[in-house]
Amino acid sequence: MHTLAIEGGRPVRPDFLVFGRPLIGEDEIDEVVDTLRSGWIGFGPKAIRFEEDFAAYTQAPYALSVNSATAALHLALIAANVGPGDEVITTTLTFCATANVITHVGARPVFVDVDERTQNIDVSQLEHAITPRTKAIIPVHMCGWPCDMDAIGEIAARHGLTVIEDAAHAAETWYRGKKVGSISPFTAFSFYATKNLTTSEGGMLTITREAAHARLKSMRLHGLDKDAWKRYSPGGFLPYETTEPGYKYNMTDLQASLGLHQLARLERNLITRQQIWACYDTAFANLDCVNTPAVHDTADTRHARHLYTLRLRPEALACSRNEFVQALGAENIGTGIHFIPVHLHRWYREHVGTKRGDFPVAEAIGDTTVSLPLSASMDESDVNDVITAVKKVAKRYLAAGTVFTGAEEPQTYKEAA
Ligand code: T4K
Repeated sequence: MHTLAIEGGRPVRPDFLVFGRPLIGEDEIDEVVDTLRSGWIGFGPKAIRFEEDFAAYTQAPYALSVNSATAALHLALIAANVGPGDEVITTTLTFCATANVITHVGARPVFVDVDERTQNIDVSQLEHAITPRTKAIIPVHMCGWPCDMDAIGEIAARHGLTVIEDAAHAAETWYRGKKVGSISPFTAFSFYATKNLTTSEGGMLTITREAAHARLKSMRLHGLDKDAWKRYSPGGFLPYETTEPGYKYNMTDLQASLGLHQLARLERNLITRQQIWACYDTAFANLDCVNTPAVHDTADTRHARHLYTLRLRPEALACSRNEFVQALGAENIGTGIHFIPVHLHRWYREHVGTKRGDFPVAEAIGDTTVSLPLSASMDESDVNDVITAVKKVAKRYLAAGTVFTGAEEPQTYKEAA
């Protein structure tokens, strides 16, 4: 067996494979240049067109472009009238932004553990977390797999709660024949650099009710009654005023220039990631020291394939997860960890009073999860390098008495035609 790079051997590849490298096409580049040359680089016609295209794609009545999913979630909580003294239920297995926004409106995040198989909020525990102060639920479609929205919607309706979906990972997700974005009153999407659809930074809030859309349209731009595109359109300057103290959360036409073409290529890129995903599944199926993702598409439910996460089996490995990812890094394979559960972060321990032991399933996932590169920008040799590196590291760190069950030859990955 070859010596690990971290122990002085030669890495699997000479250059570093960045985790989450975006795929930016010539169409995006040309559109950005066109915007730069146009003289209108802030919020304007391209952001409006991107909103229309995204609403059509998600089958949502309204889509509001913003500068991040964090801003989208914050605005949704405001529209749901969540404030000091209120509680909002969410999963602890998420990015900190999901919980941070709850504190931004002065409310208290109430965490719930996750289902081991789906890694989504455990609906069987949801109702126990509801109190008279509960105002909203923020389910997160972890890695791109939809939460049990029928059950969540039913519980929310019975208790008069607003559902705000965190679909930061789930632009392409379908749930039982419905497009994510069209199901709940509010759904937040992220267009961060690593996301399936990127505008470098950016986000979208899909909304089902007209009144909420009208209010938030103003709230995302200082609470003004007219945006600059309207004020300076042909016909002369129109005066404006603040109707409510709002936020500076708008998207720009420069960002939308990326988004328009990223959206047009979203389904094609998904096919590429589905192929990479299938390749990983096959390559790691017989590797006893890891578990592959346990959820699979059905006729009417589709995974967005945002994150491919391996679960390490600690009993079969003589290394920690962190040693495993460091060894992969030395082989020049970038990885991610999604996530360290939010209730274990310092601020939440100190201010919400959470501690290790509170949510054992999420903690076990947080301790053993490794996200492998899964980007439409990857080619065949990138995929094969990831597989080779994972097998090389796994074989070296096998616990005493464990037999290496994975073939050492990488699967051959072929790019989509
Ligand atoms: N809800 C959920 C469930 C989320 O996952 C997120 C964000 C949100 C809400 C909030 O969405 P936004 O408000 O951000 O739209 C990141 C991101 O900051 C965050 O957007 C993302 N989730 C979270 C999962 O990851 P980091 O610190 O872990 O990632 P970072 O910035 O180190 O980059 C990851 C990899 O991407 C690196 O290997 C480098 C690579 N990269 C990064 C950039 C910026 C590139 O290849 N190109 C780039 O331009 O936080």
